[in-house]
Amino acid sequence: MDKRVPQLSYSEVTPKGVYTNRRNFLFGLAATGAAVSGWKSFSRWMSGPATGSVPAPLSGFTKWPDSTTEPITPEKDVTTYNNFYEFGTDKGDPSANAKNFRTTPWTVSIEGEVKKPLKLHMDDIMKLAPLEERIYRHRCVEAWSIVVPWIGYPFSNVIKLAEPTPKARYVAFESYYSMGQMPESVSAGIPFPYVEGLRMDEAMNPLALLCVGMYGETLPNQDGAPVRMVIPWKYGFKSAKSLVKIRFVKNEPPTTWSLATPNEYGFYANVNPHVDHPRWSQATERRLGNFFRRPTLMFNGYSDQVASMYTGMDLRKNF
Ligand SMILES: Nc1nc2c(c(=O)[nH]1)N[C@H]1C(S)=C(S)[C@@H](COP(=O)(O)O)O[C@H]1N2
Ligand SMILES: [Mo]
Repeated sequence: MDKRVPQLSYSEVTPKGVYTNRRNFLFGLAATGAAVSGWKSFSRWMSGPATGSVPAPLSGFTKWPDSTTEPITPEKDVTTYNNFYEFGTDKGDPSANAKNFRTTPWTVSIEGEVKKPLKLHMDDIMKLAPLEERIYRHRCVEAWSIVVPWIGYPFSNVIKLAEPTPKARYVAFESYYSMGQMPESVSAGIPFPYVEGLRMDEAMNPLALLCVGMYGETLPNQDGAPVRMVIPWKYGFKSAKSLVKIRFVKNEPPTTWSLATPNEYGFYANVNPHVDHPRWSQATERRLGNFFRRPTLMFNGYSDQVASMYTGMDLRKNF
């Protein structure tokens, strides 16, 4: 076994004290909150004691040499200004509403056009490949951006494990969804579960990261615990959070934002300062924590690694 693979089980990284405290907290909440927000607290209480995780330290990861050297965005900004519509549509909603999201146990199903369909538990995912800390720029379609020390490994490791058949030309991602755990989702105005997809060559690209942590710890719930994608050359909505299903398919899979608003959001969603969103410019962006806007870079600054995948494609049509 590779020595760099951390020898720890995913349940070990969530300290016992955390379970116990959260359990007490939840029982208190169910009792006192019942009168005001009965249904919400009740549904949480009914699904049993919390077994979710709060961020716990990760170790045994190496530092990726090609990381950007731009200043890292303060963790506080990255964990309180989020898009995770399952937990509400305001930027502050996910950090406020995902506190009790249960992420253990967790299973990701790998299926479709593969020789080896698999059910991976979090422990399997943590050990599949050596963990790396990669500092990537991340650009939301709404023109804000962040620089984050993500922890994970190339998604291609999952592809190699599953052995897709020659029919597999795309990968479809599906996020966890439960109305009981995500009551705010009812008024989000988009369909759930959240689905996304990549063409096979994009999914194979070494930059496409299967992400299990950030800032030296496991992922906070609002950032997509326990496992999400991070695709740094594409707008943020391509990077689905809290993954439960990875399906290899023949045809371009449906994706949540292009289902909801097809004229505004396309399948490719490559960061492109020259192609505006119908309702705003994509030429500049606001880095969280900074006052002045900055120019947005083609492919978010990752052209050298990704531009060749799109030669001959009209990026205005395939936006
Ligand atoms: N399941 C799910 N994944 C999601 C979203 C979502 O609403 N649900 N929002 C997307 C959008 S629009 C962005 S910009 C990023 C935000 O990631 P962050 O909150 O960790 O910065 O998550 C993406 N992944
Ligand atoms: Mo986004």
